[in-house]
Amino acid sequence: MRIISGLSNRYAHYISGYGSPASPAVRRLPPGAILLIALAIAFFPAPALSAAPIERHIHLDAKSFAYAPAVIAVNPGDRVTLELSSGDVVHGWYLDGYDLDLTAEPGQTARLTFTADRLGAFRFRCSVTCGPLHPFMTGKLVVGPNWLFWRAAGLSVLAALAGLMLVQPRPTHRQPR
Ligand SMILES: [Cu+2]
Repeated sequence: MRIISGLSNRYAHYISGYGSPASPAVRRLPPGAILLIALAIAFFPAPALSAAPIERHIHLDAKSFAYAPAVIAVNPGDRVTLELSSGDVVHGWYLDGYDLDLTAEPGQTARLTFTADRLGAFRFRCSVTCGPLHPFMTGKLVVGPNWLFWRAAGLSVLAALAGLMLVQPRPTHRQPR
């Protein structure tokens, strides 16, 4: 994120110079530089780990035919305690890749604890036939930092700053009377 903070510093200077007699050099950043920054945000190799593992308690509510939340995100190495409760009939929870299984009776809570030591996205699904849409009762566990999100956020900020730069300073300044 050093790239972005460095960029915002540069632009903070640019924006604060807006409307005041700043030198033309401050107002202009070569378009090539913006492109380079955009490419860096999009393709710069991500550091292996960004967050330290923590203890996590996640409550999962199962109801025909969905889980809430449907997507669970944790950091690699997190110790995850998962609580599964059912609001109607008996539902199960099977996690691909980790081979974990849990069953919740209606009105009761089942729990298990595991370490999220495998990186990636893993589908979980209901393991108890619960009705016509049972095969579609799925969700996802994401283990690892969401780099796609941060890259998208970085590019959005850059696009906004580039848009600001396109606003040309006016030759005359309006003075409050
Ligand atoms: Cu089911």
